[in-house]
Amino acid sequence: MTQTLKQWLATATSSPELAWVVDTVAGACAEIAAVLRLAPLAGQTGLAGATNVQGEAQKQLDVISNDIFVRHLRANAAVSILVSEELDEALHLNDEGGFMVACDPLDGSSNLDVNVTVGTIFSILAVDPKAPDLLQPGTRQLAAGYAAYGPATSLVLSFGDKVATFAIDASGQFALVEDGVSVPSASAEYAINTARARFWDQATSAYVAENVAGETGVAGKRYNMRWIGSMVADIHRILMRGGIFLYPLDSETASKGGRLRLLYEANPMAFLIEAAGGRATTGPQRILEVQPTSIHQRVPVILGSAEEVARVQAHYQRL
Ligand code: P6P
Repeated sequence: MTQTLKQWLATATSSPELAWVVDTVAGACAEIAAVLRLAPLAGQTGLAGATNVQGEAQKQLDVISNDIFVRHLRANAAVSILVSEELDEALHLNDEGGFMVACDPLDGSSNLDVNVTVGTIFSILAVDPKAPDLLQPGTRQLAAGYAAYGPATSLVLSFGDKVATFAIDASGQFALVEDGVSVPSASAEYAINTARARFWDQATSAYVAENVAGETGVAGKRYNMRWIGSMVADIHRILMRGGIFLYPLDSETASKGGRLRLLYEANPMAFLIEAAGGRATTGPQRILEVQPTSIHQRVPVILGSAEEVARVQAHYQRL
């Protein structure tokens, strides 16, 4: 008999309240999945006519997904704070809750109108509701995960010790698929937006050049390149079959600190990748040890198969 998410949660954490928060997040993701399935017919894949704090044009579904998250989390008394990509400031939800959720309600939404896999990314931390510390390093996460809205609706989740995957079944509930995913340490697949090559630093350029040289160079094997433009989709592939994802600091993103956001993109993905045996770095530093300075802080992200990330780190150490 396949375990449901609720059944798995009952033994996966010693905190019933933390399990409740994860189950609430999963419920929000299941509702977002249902909305996405019908969005093209509902005319919801277009722009909302507003921009978020990142200065990015919001899609209608960015706003709808954020509203779904707010509604579900406000109904869970254990959640006191929500930090969202779509909200300028942290949102206070409940007075007594001991948890904060940081989320990107709909990552990769620029892919919605072409029906490419998008996702929700979330991170859960403990806070004192009377004096919530919003700026905790990723090592303090209690749980993290993402939902991938693709051919199947997957939920990938960790409490730090292992990574489990779930999928929505015929009844609309998340059911366990795999309880213990490992990222292969070696890979011959990398993900980077090569249109940005002219902005790259030496470490990134040297690593990619080695991969392009394939069996004729120091890497000694042929590489393949994949870039979906949806972080959840690229990371899910890497979790399932290995690889490396790179959105490094470059001369164009340097002034902002990078492209991807620390609290609700880099940290949760780094938490998952490390729990699955991979590595996650900014280049010079382990992502989970970055001390946040603001809730929408951006960082460089290089993560995935340990051997590949180690090769990139070696180039940074030579800089
Ligand atoms: P680029 C989507 O907007 C996103 O935040 C990630 O999901 C994705 O990996 C990245 O940006 C894509 O960036 O520069 O290729 O458009």
